[in-house]
Amino acid sequence: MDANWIPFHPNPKKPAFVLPPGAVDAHCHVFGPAAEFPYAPERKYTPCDAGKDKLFALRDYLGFTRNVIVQATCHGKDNRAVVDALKAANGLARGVATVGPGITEADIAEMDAVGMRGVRFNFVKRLVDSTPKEVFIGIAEKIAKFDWHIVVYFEAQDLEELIPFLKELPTTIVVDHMGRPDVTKGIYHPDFRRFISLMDEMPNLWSKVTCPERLSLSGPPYDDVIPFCQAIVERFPDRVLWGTDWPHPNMTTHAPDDGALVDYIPKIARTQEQQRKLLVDNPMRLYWAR
Ligand code: 0GY
Repeated sequence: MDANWIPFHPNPKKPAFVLPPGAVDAHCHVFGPAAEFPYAPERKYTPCDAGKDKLFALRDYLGFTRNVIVQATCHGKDNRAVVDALKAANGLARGVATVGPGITEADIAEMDAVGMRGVRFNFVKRLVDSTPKEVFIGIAEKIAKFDWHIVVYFEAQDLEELIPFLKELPTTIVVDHMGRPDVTKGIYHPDFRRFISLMDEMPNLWSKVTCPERLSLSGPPYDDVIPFCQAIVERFPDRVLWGTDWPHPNMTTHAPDDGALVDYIPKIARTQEQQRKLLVDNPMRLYWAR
């Protein structure tokens, strides 16, 4: 792993918040293990190994029932580690892949059969080399036939330029980590209002209300991020997802305690109904409809 890599928390607390039955951790990753699933040559970071067995143990420890495993950029377009985890999960995991323009319908069908349900388009420059928008549109047209959706990862300052592209996409679109707002600017800043307006305008746009540990400047317990998550959960209760982001790639200050992250949920989804939608109904509708 990279010399400055911060491995995931070794012994997270048992959460005080009791998750509703059937809760889904809808944003997490697997890394390797490299001996079995080597990291991609084009990767921008080399993480610690964090394989499926550790992920499933954490799922059970925290009280989740299911996982949505998102292909991490350190594995490039080689989705074998995620596919292997999906097969081992016996229906309790779904996946989001990263694919290139050469992907065929047969490839998509094969991944669909093991539980892949989407692709991720990444615009974060420190994580990936850029992909032309036409390439993404071509992929979108192919996966739409399988009723897959698209996860997009970008930073707040890039949203304005991306809006026409997002409007062209034919599927449900899930934005990672609320589009990474600058939380020092507050929820009334034009950047965050732009994101809220876009969700108002586009009924196919969803948001993960995830990663306070990435967005926070104040650090644990991440109180500076609460208003952002709350605003989205309250306005769009049927289009939000939540996940741990385990094993937390590229943290620069600390490894978040996954149990403490679960205890964050009732601060951002304050009614039982909001919690059930966020943790069960929404991810089940998007990932387990079939
Ligand atoms: C995340 C965060 C990051 C990395 C990746 O695929 C990845 O490598 O997602 C990040 O560094 O912001 O969304 O889990």
